[in-house]
Amino acid sequence: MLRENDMGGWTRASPTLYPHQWSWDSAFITIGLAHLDTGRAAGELLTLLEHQWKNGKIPHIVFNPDAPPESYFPGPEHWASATDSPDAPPGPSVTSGLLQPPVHAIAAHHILGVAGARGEGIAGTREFLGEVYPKLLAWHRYLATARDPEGSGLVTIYHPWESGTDNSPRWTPALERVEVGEIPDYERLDLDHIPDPAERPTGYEYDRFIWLVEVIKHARCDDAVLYRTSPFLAKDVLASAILVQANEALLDVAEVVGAPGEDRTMIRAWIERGRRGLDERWDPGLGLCLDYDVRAGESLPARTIAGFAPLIAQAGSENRLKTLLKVLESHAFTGNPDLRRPLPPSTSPDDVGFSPRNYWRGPVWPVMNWLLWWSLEGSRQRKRAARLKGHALAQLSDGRFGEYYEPFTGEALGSDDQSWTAAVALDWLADGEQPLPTL
Ligand code: 9WN
Repeated sequence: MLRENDMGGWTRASPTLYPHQWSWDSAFITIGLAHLDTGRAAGELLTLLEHQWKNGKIPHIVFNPDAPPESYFPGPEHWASATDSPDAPPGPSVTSGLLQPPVHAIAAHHILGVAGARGEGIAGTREFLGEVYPKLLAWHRYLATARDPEGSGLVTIYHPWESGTDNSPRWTPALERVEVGEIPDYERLDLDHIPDPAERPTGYEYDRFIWLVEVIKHARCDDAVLYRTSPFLAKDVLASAILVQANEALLDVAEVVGAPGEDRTMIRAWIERGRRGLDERWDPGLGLCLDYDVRAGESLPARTIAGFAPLIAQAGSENRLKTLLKVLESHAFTGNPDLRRPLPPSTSPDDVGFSPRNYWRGPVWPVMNWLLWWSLEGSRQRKRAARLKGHALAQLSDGRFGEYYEPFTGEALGSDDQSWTAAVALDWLADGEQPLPTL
């Protein structure tokens, strides 16, 4: 499946719904590909990084020039004026102006782990790490500065697409506060590629998504301007938690490539700041971490998978970990007896924003299962991790590699043949097993 989605050095997120290269999809795809070919896995990240912006930002989409016309909206033409920014990479505009959660350093580090375990491709991987280290450092520096001028340790986003969990109830109150201005006429091309529009965001949400793109384009993606003008400005705890772990990975990479001591001191400071920031966002009543609407000065109270941010970042005390595990296994998440499998729904069925077939409002996402599995492993919760992996792999045995799954029936929804779903399956299959055959 990954071979079929291979566009010659990079992988489209899925065959029809997402014919371009998406930022965090590529990082997860790298994690899977590493087991087949460490060189190809490295290439996945390198092609993405060719389009890194001058200020360090990794764009959320790199557009495929060979994608059929009218296949994805908003496409490159729609982004052209935004990418006419002094920070955009030189050359014709081929990227969006947004970002996505920073899984990349984790993926780069993972290649080294796989190469080491297999005793193969180690020299090539070290060379690759030498090449990507400054780029990843610039990316993390951008997140720690332009996206966190307050020094809170938490990443600011200007658009729900930047969170990767687009229509999650995490953002509902903040989106409701957005007043939509004049938007160009647009056609929802996404709805052509899925059987049921109820699986995708609503028109109400899309109008806001498109209006926010207009605002961002108007600001020419200038962070200082957006801090002043964007009607949507939020601290994202999931991206912030991923950044903590990405910085841990970068610290190891810094060691491998012999980076200067000051770099390592700075990365350590980012890690500490990130964990402290998540600590501030802890909601003891819910036993979850909450996002923050900077514009409104309010917590965003939805109970979603992002609330497990401290588990992902390994932030907080042993007691906090215990609370998080209890909440994870409670009726609000995997303990709900009506679930087809005890896998975490993207939004808690007990949350008012829950909707079992609608994208990030309830379905189970294999890639999120992977993130929680990996976090449980990292927190030495081996038995729990193994159980989660077993159920998550069983879910994928239908061979559809769905983008997301209905939590009560187990039906595959959204796009089939979703690359990152196949990639996480590969990583699970390789975990503790014999090496997979090479491509
Ligand atoms: C917008 C590609 C991407 C994922 C996101 C997921 C979805 C895009 C869309 O698909 O977002 O970026 O058009 O819905 O929400 O996490 O990276 O798989």
